[in-house]
Amino acid sequence: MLRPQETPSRERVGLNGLWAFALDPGDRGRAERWWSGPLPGASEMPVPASFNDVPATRDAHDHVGDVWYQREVRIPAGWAGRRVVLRFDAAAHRAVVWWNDAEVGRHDGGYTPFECDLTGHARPGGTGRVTVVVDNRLTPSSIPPGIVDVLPDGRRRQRYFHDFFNYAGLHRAVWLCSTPRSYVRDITVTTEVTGADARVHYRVDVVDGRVAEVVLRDADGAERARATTAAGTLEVPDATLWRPGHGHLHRLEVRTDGEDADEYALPVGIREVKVDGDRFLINGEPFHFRGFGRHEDNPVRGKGHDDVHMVHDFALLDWIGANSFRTSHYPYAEEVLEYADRHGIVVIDETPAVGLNFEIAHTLVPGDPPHIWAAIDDTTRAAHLRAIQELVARDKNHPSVVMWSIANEPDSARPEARTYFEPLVRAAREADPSRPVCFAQVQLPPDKDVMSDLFDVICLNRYNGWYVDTGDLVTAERELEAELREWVRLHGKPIIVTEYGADAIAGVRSVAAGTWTEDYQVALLETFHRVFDRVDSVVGEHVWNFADFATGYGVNRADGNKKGVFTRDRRPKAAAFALRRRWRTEAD
Ligand code: BDP
Repeated sequence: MLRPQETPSRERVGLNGLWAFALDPGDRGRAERWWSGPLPGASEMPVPASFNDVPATRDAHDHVGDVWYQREVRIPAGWAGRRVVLRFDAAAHRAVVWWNDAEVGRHDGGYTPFECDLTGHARPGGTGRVTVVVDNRLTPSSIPPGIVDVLPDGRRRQRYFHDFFNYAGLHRAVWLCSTPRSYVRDITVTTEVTGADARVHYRVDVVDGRVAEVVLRDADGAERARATTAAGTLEVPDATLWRPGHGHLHRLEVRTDGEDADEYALPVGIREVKVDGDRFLINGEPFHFRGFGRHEDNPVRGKGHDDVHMVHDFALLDWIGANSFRTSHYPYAEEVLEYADRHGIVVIDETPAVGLNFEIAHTLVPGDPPHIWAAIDDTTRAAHLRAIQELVARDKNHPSVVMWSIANEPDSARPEARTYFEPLVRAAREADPSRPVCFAQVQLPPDKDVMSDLFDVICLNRYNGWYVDTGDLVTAERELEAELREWVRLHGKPIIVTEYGADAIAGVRSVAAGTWTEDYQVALLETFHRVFDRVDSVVGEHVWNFADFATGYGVNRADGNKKGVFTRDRRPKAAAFALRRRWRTEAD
């Protein structure tokens, strides 16, 4: 799905700002048709933001169920005769949208965009009432999954099997967009590099019209290739490539024919990604991933996108010498990928399929969660499939994205896991044959894992010295190395350690370097690094986590997860300086 743009034929109006807002703890809104008039008892809520922490009440923080957003929207008078859509960059986790009294769209899945066509409903020059109900419930058939308990006093309590707070609401921008009636619906680009030359394969999908012209321009605007067909290959001799640390972008300009022609300009990074033996190659060069698993998480705004925080986080990634990150554990805002494209930051792009492992959940959620494969059914897999397809549809053209991660720490030990995942891996490859596919594997040795052979890169989340052999880094070092060598022997694929780390409470120091101190966090990371430097097939190190982040309530979470090398407000812990010493030396 193309991102809204302003071009000679397209306009967009941002609908961010304060919206009317109401929690709906008694589920009255749908029954009472709250979309048909002003929201009863509404307060004000900034968009984009998670709603949870803005009102400063426990009721909002812990709310389980529907919340309502509403505002008036004016359709510009000049849009007569044009196609008009409302676009939501994200609504976590599912939404229904009304324009006045008419339902104009619904979407399931909290991290991918959707559009509502207003063309037949909205009168250019007039105003309308946009109402959105957003439901934050996670169920056994949602991605990510969860369970809603109804307590004896009638309240709902949400359980989930992942380790970050279930922030929800309109997390990303909302747009009102217009295009001609005949418009470019989609563009798909893949690139190939042969020596100094490159080929750009493209496909344009036009609704009710024809492609008139496709022009590839270099960053300076110079024309590099041109075509007049809807699909084809553009030869680009002596191409300047997109590469890590150097986000060189071309631009593919597409124009449809006819009087009311549509125009769209897609940024294109020319680069090639390949797995060769135990190497991960970008443009034929072995790439070593240095960076983090991260979260979209900040005080007060929760998962709400914010350019200030985004640019600052990228500045810190640069300061520390990181060249990559994983969008753990869901697709991030498109602004983040665009920034990564422009600056040559490498991304492993992940679906929201986290917590398909109720055994781990057991340690996070008190109670007795059911066995994963008893709760997972065809509707879960259908939601997971949709999550993969929508992720690829949204992010396929980003040069920064070098690999798809289709799940984080699913149960990969039981035969059911293989049966469940086989068709999903196939679907990911069908959706995008140009990128490798992986999943982040939980602490399971290779002889217990039943499905890693289906994937291109072995991605391991490892907590030796923390959850395993807690406090004993000598054993951790020995066991980690032995295990990695076993993966090399049995699979011979590149290995990225996609998570390793320790909780550290900022300011807690100790000469004896006990757990939860900044010093233990440093010592643990250094232990892992010694092992990585001895095992050739390790092509990546992603520390868990970039910054401390909010989680649900839990006896082993002290005001959230403290595995950040930065605090939640982005102050460096000792580990940040240690990583900078390691990564900067290599980078400079
Ligand atoms: C891993 C998960 C990650 C958690 C981390 C931890 O992938 O989401 O936050 O452990 O426990 O299992 O800190």
